[in-house]
Amino acid sequence: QLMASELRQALQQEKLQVYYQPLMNIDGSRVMGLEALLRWHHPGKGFVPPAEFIPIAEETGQIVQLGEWVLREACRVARQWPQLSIAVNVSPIQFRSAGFVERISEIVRSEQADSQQIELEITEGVLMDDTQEAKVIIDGLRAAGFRIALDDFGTGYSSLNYLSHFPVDKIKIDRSFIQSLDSGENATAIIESVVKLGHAMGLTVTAEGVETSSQMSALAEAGCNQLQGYLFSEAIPPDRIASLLSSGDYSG
Ligand code: G
Ligand code: G
Ligand code: MN
Ligand code: NA
Repeated sequence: QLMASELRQALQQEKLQVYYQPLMNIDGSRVMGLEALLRWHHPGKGFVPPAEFIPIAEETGQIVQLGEWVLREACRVARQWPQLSIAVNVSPIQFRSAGFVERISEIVRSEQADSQQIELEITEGVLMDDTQEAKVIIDGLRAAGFRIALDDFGTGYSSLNYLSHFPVDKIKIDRSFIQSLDSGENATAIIESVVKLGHAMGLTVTAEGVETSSQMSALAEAGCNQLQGYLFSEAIPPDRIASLLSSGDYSG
């Protein structure tokens, strides 16, 4: 497969980049953290979206190496900005790979970063298959100091059920709910209930895909804690983090 070998080469030759999208406080005035997002600028094809190459990396197993590389990069950013939490996406394949907890703990140690600054974003898919094993891994991650965020919350089959069985620190409400805010419907009621539930369990609640200021107002009204989306910033290369933090103007 062309893509798989190209991807291997890109990783070896450091053609992949990690970009960072800010997570804002509720009125969008302050950067609370950054989410690391993979970018691949292919010499011939131009920008290849992660939605295209991550499934391939998962099929070939390259996702383990790729995920560890992203974490290593993210640790360097974490060390440079100790006031920010840095979120890293974890594929279900990486999550289940042998020695996952030990391997990522070792990466954080060798990069001299603080695991408490690192937030691992997992999806329901991670928790689904063998829930007993998943619980052992989650417990291990938390014991190692990592924080856990449940990504794309609300899109799976039984998000609420997982919430009661797995100790997480944050839920990230999927952007489909935030987009529904504009069409009225029941989105407001759903988001308000998720926030209430999250807070009752002591969790931070983040909204993803915030694109308009009317969505921001509705999310503030609902009691959300953090916002992420194009209204504030798309994912940016690491050399633009400093100006992002100092500008104080995150709109557009
Ligand atoms: O950045 P973008 O919105 O195009 O990302 C699309 C999808 O790719 C998202 O679901 C995102 O979580 C995933 N993704 C981006 N970067 C990474 C990464 O470093 N590791 C994993 N496992 N998924 C990623
Ligand atoms: O699944 P995950 O939440 O990791 O996906 C993050 C993806 O969402 C990234 O590909 C990122 O580029 C994208 N994204 C971030 N902010 C917005 C937004 O405001 N609107 C839309 N449509 N996508 C967004
Ligand atoms: Mn994510
Ligand atoms: Na998401």
